Amino acid sequence: MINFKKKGYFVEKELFGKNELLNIKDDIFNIFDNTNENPSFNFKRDSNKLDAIVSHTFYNDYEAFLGSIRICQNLISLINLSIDKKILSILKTLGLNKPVQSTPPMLMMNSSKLSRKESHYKTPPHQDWRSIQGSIDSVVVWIPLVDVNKEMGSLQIVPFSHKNGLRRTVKDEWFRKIKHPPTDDHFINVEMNEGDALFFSTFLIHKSGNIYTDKIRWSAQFRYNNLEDKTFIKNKYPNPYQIKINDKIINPEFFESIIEPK
Ligand SMILES: O=C(O)CCC(=O)C(=O)O
Repeated sequence: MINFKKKGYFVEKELFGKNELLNIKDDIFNIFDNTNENPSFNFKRDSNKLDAIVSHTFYNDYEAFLGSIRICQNLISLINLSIDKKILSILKTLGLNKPVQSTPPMLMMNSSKLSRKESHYKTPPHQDWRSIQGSIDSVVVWIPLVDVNKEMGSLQIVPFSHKNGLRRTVKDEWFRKIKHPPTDDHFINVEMNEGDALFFSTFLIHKSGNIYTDKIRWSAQFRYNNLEDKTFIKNKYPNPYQIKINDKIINPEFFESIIEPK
């Protein structure tokens, strides 16, 4: 807690055991595997095999890849992790007695090989408050689902940077980046093992590290606002995230097969 207030972050080692994360990985595996006409990858519970099926889908059916990664965001197993008692209890120690999720939980798969744009796997220096626009004490929880060392592109943060308020940003391909970011020597790599959890202030400056391996960097990322924060209440609980319904028919052929005759 002292570390968090002072430095803007702390890592809770081994918050979740590998077994507690297996159901998420099984779900991801099945989502991708089921898009295969002949599911041949019958080896679950092995990160290499999970990466193999995801890679196979990326190269063979990009639409299925996009659909799979999108639907992974709505997994019940992921949602359950985001409301796990262990996370809520730590948030309470950080002063978030009444946390509320800012965004829906996110499942991130960062891989330079399996991305068509750099902004799909790499974020520039930024502070999350700029996108969240929530409570002043909002917190991000970043949980790797695989061991993430420097080679795997560990998250890079600037300790103490949460103390200097919100920095000016400019629009970029990803979203927005800090206009005058700290130089590289201010950033430290946060190397973590699967199941560790990084808690950080949404004012902490951070960016993605470079990925030097073919392995996918899987992580779960959750964001919480504090319902009791005076600024959040005074600002009338701002929420920049919008759900938009696509009015277009996504699969016309299927649609025609089920629609009532004219
Ligand atoms: O996981 C990462 O590399 C960074 C993600 C991030 O900072 C964000 O989505 O705001």
